[in-house]
Order: sequence, then C-alpha cells, then structure tokens
Amino acid sequence: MLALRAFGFALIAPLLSIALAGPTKRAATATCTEIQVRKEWRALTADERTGYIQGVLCLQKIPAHETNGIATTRFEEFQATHIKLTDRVHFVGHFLAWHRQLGNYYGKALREECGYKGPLPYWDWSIDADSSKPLAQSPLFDPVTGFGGDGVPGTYTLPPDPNNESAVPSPFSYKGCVQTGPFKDYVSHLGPGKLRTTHCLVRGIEEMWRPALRSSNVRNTLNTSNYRAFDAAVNSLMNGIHGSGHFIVGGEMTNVYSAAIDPLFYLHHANLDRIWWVWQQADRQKRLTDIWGPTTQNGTTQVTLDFDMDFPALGPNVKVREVMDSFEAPGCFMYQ
Ligand SMILES: *[C@@H]1O[C@H](CO)[C@@H](O)[C@H](O)[C@H]1NC(C)=O
Ligand SMILES: *[C@@H]1O[C@H](CO)[C@@H](O)[C@H](O)[C@H]1NC(C)=O
Ligand SMILES: [Cu+2]
Repeated sequence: MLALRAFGFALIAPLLSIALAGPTKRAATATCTEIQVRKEWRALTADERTGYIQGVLCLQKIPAHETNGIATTRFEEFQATHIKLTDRVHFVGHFLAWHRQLGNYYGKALREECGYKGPLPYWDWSIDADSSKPLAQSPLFDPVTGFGGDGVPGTYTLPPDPNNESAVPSPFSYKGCVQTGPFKDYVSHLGPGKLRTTHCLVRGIEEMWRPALRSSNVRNTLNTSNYRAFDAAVNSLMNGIHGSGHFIVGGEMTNVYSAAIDPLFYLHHANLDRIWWVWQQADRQKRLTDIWGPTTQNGTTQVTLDFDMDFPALGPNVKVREVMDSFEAPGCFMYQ
C-alpha cells in the first residue's frame, strides 16, 4: 500500500513532462425499478450531447444546496465535497466505491435538478489513445460539440502558495485557460488544490500518458484475479489508468483535490467505474463482494462491505456494499 499511495498525483514526475450475467435477486430494498444505460460520449446522439453540456452549464448556474459552504454553485458543491474528502477517499480501499457513488449523485443532480434526459456518458480514452491522431483532436476536446480544447499558453498564472496548499508539484501542466467550447467563460472559486482562488478552467493536454490508456493496458488491468491486484493496476505509477486519464487532460485535472473543476473529471471517472464494472461482471459471484485496502491512507484497518461512506451536501451516506452491484439501488445502471 505504501508503494500504491506513493503513486499519487503528488508524484507526477516533474521531470517527465461482456458477457453480462442477469442481475441477481437480493434484498427487496435495493431493487431497481429501472436500469439506466450509460454510454460512451461518442455514442450519444448530437441532441443528447448538447443536452448533457446544457445540464452541466445548468449545474454551474444553480445555487449550492448548503448556503454555509465554500461552494457558490451546485457544480462547485460537488467539487467542494471532493476537495474536502480527498484525503479520505484516495489511496484507500473504498476509492472506487466512493467515486461510483459520487457519479451516481452527479447524474441524479443533472437529471433531477437540471432536466437532463439522456444517458450518462463516459469517456473511453482508449479509443483516442489507440488512434494515430493527437489526443487534442479527440471529439471530447471538440470546441463545438465537446468540452472545449487545450489550455492556451500564457493565459494562466498559478497563485502564490506560501502554505503549500495547492497540491501542484508540476506547474508546467497548468498550460493555460481553456478558451474554446462551452466552458471557456467558466469562473471557478475553488482550487487549485485547497486554495480558493477565482480562476478559469485550466488544461494542458499531455501526450506522454497515452500508452497507459491504450486498450492493451486496459486489458492488462482487467486481467487481474482479485480486487487488490485490480486496484493496484488501476493506480500504478507510470501506467495506471486512473492517474493517466487525469494527466492527459492536464491542468487542474492533475490536482487530486480540485480536479472536479473540469467537467471531464466525471467522464473519466465514469470510465474507470465502467472498467471496474466490466471486471466485476466477469465473475459476479466473487467480485461483487471483493474489496481490499485500508480505511484511511496508510491505515491498518481493512475496509469492509459495511464501511460507511459520506457525501456531505450531495446525499445520504452509503455503505460500500450498496454500490458493489450496479444493478441494485442506489446505482441502477449498467454500461454499454
Ligand atoms: C493474464 O494474466 C496471466 C497471469 O498473470 C497471464 O498468464 C496471461 O497471459 C494474461 N492474459 C492476457 C490475455 O494477457
Ligand atoms: C502515507 O505514507 C506516505 C509514504 O510514507 C507519506 O508520504 C504520507 O504522508 C502518508 N499519509 C498519511 C495520511 O499519513
Ligand atoms: Cu477523486
């Protein structure tokens, strides 16, 4: 676990630049009335893509639920909760479980508070990593139909950080403000890291992480026989798919605290969640109950299915057990 946690965002080397089984019947309380199908961004219709972006823009306008917090909008409220809980939900056994439920709450907010009707999208970056085109040409970065492009050099300066609160070990990745697409005028009040500064959406697309995101590496990640090995592959230093998906976007996506400033954060994490899901479906009998890792960073207590996870300002606590099977509430989704 030591090695594992050392593979964190804090160590971005500054010198380097299914065969799907039917849902099993369980406790009646967890039964779903409907299973929502999540799709790759490119599989959404043009209207669905527009609708999704409108939904995110809506979250960025409507007020936070909690008036005494640091968030000024509902979108920032999700980011604020992630910042607040960062040290409790990364490099721990419930890392994937917590982020699965974060995605559930984000999708619920998009639908119920902002009227989004389409499928929740994920970003299968292996499509881009396998292709011969520059990553910046991915449809996800499309200035019109996607989430906008790369940061523009010279448009962003990192704030002073006397108390080392910004969690920015590699300033070069903060190339500049995104100046195309639906979020070009976005103004955030949170980040980088635990700082609270008013700033743009910062990116710095970085090709060097491409190999880790190729489908061959996803296959290797899936070719693990228990959760401990799976999680170690997902979070490994140079070729883990978790970090690499953050680093190819660059900018604030490389910040373990404030990464959720970028709407792509949720599509990247949905893809990680999908890969976990695919791994689970390959052996539901064993893997719907397989979890491993400490309850706290470097801790000695093992996480269990009864471990309680909290989501301040976003929704009720859930136990790890409750998110293990996506075909049960509160999840009620599958991936296509
Ligand atoms: C999966 O892993 C096993 C053991 O680590 C290895 O022998 C096998 O070749 C791998 N399969 C694939 C398809 O990579
Ligand atoms: C965990 O261990 C690592 C490596 O020794 C250390 O850098 C880090 O600060 C520790 N984290 C906590 C929360 O104790
Ligand atoms: Cu996170």
